[in-house]
Amino acid sequence: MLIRKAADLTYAEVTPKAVYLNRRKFLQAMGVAGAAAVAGRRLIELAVPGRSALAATKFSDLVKSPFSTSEKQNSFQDVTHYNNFYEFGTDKSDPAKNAQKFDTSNWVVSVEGDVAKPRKFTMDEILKIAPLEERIYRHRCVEAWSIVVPWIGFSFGNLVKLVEPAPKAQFVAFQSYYDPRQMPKGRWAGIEFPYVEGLRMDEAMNPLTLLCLGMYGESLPNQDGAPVRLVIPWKYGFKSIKSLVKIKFQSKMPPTTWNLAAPNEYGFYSNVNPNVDHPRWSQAKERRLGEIFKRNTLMFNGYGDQVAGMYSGMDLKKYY
Ligand SMILES: Nc1nc2c(c(=O)[nH]1)N[C@H]1C(S)=C(S)[C@@H](COP(=O)(O)O)O[C@H]1N2
Ligand SMILES: [Mo]
Repeated sequence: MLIRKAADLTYAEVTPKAVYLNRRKFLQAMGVAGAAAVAGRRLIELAVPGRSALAATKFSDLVKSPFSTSEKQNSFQDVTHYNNFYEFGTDKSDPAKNAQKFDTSNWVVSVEGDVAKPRKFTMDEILKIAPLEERIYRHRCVEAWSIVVPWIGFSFGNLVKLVEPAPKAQFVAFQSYYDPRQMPKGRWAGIEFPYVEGLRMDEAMNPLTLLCLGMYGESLPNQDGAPVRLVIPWKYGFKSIKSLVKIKFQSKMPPTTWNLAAPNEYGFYSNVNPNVDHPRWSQAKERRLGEIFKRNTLMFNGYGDQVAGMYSGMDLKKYY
């Protein structure tokens, strides 16, 4: 990848003129106060092809999270070149190649449904909701590989409180961006788009549920779900929906993409559970990317202390 150390470069040096002008407009539009609030996070542009000016942000004032694991992190190279993002193709190497030109500028996330204050959030509004934390989480894919990633974001509950859900809002439905012109490979992925996911309200409010804006100190690369995604570390990776555009609070359990595609294989809850096999393979073990020997998969991916209480009394074989 074409990166000189960001600190060695001036902004104008690495940014095409048109983007540079847009960015100045963006900062002007936010006003001095707005610009300063975001700039508590020093904005540094990186020379990464295919990333918009806004997306290429380096975050500098990150709060350390007590939820972080001290396990060895996977490399940025691993985490950005072994992806599931079916809108950009089904091979693990496809998203890194095919999401380069994904345009995430002018991104808006609509929050709606059973809430007192429905509204749309721009990315600069989302950035100001809460202090940004670095959270080093284990991430366990249903395909029995795992990674350890220093994500950046804040607990999703911070956003939920702003829109004031009604008591009848028992679930949250999430929807990804989908544009067949920008994501032509999606046509051959074998699942329906837009990608949709859901959480029960208590799961959404659990402090571990991360509204994620970046990783490895920077804003999210396109292939990892730019500009904003969820990361739900005690559930299989497919629950961690990428490139979010819609969040809807509702009384009914929402449909989810993989449950629609194969209901006998993927349930709504999809909590990491080494004792409940996938119909076509065991979930007892996993391979950490970069390692040779498999390791045992942990119940709730090792986050049982924080989440097991939400499922007490539930038959986790039935509610897989
Ligand atoms: N919109 C969307 N979100 C998605 C997916 C996808 O195909 N489309 N794949 C999921 C799966 S199966 C996994 S394992 C994680 C992978 O995240 P990563 O590529 O950042 O590691 O994203 C999840 N979110
Ligand atoms: Mo996955």
